[in-house]
Amino acid sequence: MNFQTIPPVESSKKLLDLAFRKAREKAQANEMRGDVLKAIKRKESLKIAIINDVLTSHLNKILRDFPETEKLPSFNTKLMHLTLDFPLFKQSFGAMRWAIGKISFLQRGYKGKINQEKNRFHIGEVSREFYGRISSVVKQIDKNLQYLEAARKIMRTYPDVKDLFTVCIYGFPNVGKTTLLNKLTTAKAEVAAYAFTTKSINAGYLKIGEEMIQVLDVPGTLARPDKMNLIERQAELVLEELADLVLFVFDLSEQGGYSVEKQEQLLKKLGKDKKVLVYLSKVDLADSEALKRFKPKHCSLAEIKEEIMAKVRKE
Ligand SMILES: Nc1nc2c(ncn2[C@@H]2O[C@H](COP(=O)(O)OP(=O)(O)OP(=O)(O)O)[C@@H](O)[C@H]2O)c(=O)[nH]1
Ligand SMILES: [Mg+2]
Repeated sequence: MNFQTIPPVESSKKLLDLAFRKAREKAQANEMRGDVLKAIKRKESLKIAIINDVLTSHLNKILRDFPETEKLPSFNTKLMHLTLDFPLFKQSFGAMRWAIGKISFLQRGYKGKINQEKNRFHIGEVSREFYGRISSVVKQIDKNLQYLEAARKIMRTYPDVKDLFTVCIYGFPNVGKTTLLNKLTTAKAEVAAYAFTTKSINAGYLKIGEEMIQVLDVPGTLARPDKMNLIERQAELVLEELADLVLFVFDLSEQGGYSVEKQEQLLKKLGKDKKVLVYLSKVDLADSEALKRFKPKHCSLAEIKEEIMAKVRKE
């Protein structure tokens, strides 16, 4: 599922402005001819029909533009529960459906009222009453329209993950994770000399033999559950839910700003249920003593590829 292409959701004010403007334009273009009472009725009925069309088609489009959560892979639904106000999100679609029904109902009712009106000077009043009621319906769902727009912006940051064997690159900020992604795959993701460069989840692909492997570079995490931001929470979920194998990037030079000891603690935190390979970054900057002292088993780039292949074959 591609969450990047959901179009913006307009506010209630914009929707109403658009609907009323379209109605005015179309009605002006509609020539007045024949019996005056009939002509006014035709014009006003046309206006309310256009308002109904514009609003209901916009609201229906919102319902179509967002993915149906029931049909999404479980990773995506979990991501939504983690990053959105899920009850409000679901309730907002209910609000769209409610408004669609209400607007159509009002349009039918007021079309009837206009048709029955005998006094041409009263028709404008009936229309205005319709406009008032429609405005109030649309304003009632403003909170929901605004929430869907906020949710869209959050969903835009979701990773476009594929159902492939998945390797996750993990480690503290600025240790060289993205550099490893670029070395391992054909990705050309941004690398920079400061922490938190990667603000969304980068994906790269690696072909070993006939196998396509997805490599996800999750943003640097400080692994503090209480203080995690949106992307860090996504990173943790990706790791838990999707990683078939974890590549832990260890910066022995400590130039990334994290001590060897701290990095060892983070490495230990990784659950025993995942296979974890350690990759040493910035060895060119590390002092040789640190390298000698370093206990955990670590792999070269070539060994990483071999290990990935071995694991893919096993699955
Ligand atoms: N000398 C040297 N520099 C490296 C090496 N690997 C990465 N760097 C540098 O370290 C800095 C951080 O690298 P990134 O790959 O952006 O690190 P990151 O872990 O993705 O960082 P965040 O996305 O911010 O978490 C960059 O300036 C890289 O050029 C290496 O092996 N040797
Ligand atoms: Mg990065």
